[in-house]
Amino acid sequence: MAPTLALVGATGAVGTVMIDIINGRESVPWGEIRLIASARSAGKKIMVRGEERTVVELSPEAFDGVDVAMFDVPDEVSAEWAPVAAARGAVAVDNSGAFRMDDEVPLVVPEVNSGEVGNRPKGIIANPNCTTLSMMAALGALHREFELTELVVASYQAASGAGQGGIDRLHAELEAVAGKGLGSKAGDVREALEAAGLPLADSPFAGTPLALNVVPSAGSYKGDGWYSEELKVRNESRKILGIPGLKVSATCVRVPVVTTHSLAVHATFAREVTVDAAHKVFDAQPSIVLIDDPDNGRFPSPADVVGGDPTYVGRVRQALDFPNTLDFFVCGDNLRKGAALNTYEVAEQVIATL
Ligand code: 11C
Repeated sequence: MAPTLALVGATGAVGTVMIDIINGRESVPWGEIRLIASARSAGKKIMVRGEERTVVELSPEAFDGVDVAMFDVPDEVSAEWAPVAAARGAVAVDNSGAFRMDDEVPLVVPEVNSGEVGNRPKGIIANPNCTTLSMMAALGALHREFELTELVVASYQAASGAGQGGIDRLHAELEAVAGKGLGSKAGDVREALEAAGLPLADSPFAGTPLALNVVPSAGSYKGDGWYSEELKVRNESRKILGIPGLKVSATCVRVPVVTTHSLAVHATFAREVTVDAAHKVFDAQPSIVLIDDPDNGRFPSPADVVGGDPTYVGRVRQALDFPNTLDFFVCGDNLRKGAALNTYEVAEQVIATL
């Protein structure tokens, strides 16, 4: 019998992208696809693969008969309910941060460590943070060939990483500042937003304007100068790549882009690496699209690749002053490969291990 799939958080920002992904597949291996959400959204009707399905309320019974349950919900909801799903016999594939660093929970990117899918003593598999994920297919491929030893990254993170509220805030800010010739005087953007009824205190972006600006803070402040996103990049990269001692330093920055995270990556390897060799590695990885033609000004940028499934790589160059080191630029849709798509790919891989 075809396995049953559940989607918890079916009406949220990532859940909605997940349904698009399921609807866009040529075929799916599932029998029933059950949509689960909070009491507020229960009863909603959503079309899934040509059939209208009614969202059911999150409850222990909602997991009865489910083989794989994908969770696209906040950390605290996953922390409570993924173990409930597992206790009812489902494998939970969780996109929150609740279990990522749990030693008994694999953190899986199919291109890098799909072998971990079957190694899940708690019945839970975690999906990485979208910032880490956006570069993992590229780094995993390079690591297999050249052995990664050091990683320095700067992120350029889209507003949708902060959910629908982040997207709405960016659009409202852009509308409030457009056509006013702002940005040449310190504080003028801030004043314009306050005057337009968009108090910075309400912003999800650290009380700092995002329109006409960049914000060097992402996630929550964790002390000693570090924000949570930066620590996630370090911890999750180490776990996914299986390099516990990998030297990592990240600076995470929010930019006025709606969707698609980008990263400037500076990666050092144990073995000699050339641009040509790296191009060959990227070309051989089906989920990577290489757009690297500086002579003709061709490179990936969020506005050109948003909505795509692959990881887009460009600007590959050999660091001039650092041996065995490449610099390159990566873009990945943070709602697709960065969240829903990776979770879905893992869910499909679970079937072979049931
Ligand atoms: C952001 N990467 O851009 C975050 C969103 O740990 O799953 C995802 C947070 C997480 O704000």
